[in-house]
Amino acid sequence: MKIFLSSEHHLHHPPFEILDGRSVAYFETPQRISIILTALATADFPPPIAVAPATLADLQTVHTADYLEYLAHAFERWQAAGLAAPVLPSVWPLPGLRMRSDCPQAAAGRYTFDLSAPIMEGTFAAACSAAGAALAGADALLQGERFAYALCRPPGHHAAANMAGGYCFLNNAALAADRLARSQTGGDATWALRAPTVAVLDIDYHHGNGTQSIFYARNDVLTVSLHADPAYEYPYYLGYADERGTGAGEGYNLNVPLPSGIDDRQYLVALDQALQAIADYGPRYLVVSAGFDTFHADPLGGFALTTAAYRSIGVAIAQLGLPTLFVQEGGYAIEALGTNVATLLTGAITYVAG
Ligand code: SP5
Ligand code: ZN
Repeated sequence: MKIFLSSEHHLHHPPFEILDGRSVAYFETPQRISIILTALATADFPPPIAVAPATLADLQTVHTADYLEYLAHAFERWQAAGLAAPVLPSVWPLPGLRMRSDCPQAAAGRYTFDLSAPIMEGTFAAACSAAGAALAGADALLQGERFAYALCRPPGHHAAANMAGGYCFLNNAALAADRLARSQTGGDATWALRAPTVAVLDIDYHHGNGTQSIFYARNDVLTVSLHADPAYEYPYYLGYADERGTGAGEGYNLNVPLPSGIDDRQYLVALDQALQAIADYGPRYLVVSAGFDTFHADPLGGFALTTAAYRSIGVAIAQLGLPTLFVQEGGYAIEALGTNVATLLTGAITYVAG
């Protein structure tokens, strides 16, 4: 299994976020990566490969040019206006309001949907580094690897084409899935030749709202997400079972919202339903948005999974028999995060080996 590392991730280390109306220490820390690297080395995985950051041309396949321009310059404009770091909005252009202001505060509200995506000086460089790792993982599958793991930080599945939020700035998994899909159409950006190509399976505790929205009208990428029911959990406004895709994409989005407190057995039953939908679709490649905030001790999660569940999840995913890229998303129970990641990846490769 090839492992690709976002080597510039440490440039992003916001001091705080606003969670449920309170300022708290940022949960999505650089330490998450060191813990995972240590656990992978202990489990005898090969050393990670440091990759080049994604270029603007890479990012424009999924993100809008104006959003990328914002991300690249938000920090310097905020500072030039005399505002204190980090960049964080306090107003939003809700329906009916005007969008004429060029103030950095107005831009922050246009391009950020919550208070968990603060921008520092190095945030864009870190995000490009994470995107580069995911794209390198996609390239590895195109070159014939059965499995790759992109150790991405910051994570990506909440980031939409033109919005940051939920610790995410660039949608790493979507960039990888899009590259894999394009490889089958000769790079045709109009998707004239739509055929089942890629499935994205999102097993983070939170709904992958960004990934869903990016592929919502496409049928060459099936998006499937297992997550805490948005009726009681973040991101609240997306992730319900009746969201099935639109236009040509109708029928190519599946949400499996889950109740609070579910255990290993209940989770694995729901996972089987998701895997069956992917098998029915018949993709050539699989991208897994691998979040570990489903763990029982996660400070942001509400499920009851044990470490043993991640081995079963890895095995079940490998049983699809698809070239598979695992992309790191959430997971905030620091003590167990490394072990949980190594356990899932070991489950996948052990199934194939044995
Ligand atoms: C990538 C990722 O996992 N992002 C998650 C961002 C979640 N941010 C807001 C969570 C609000 C949680 N409310 C506390 C629930 C404690 N059980
Ligand atoms: Zn999450």
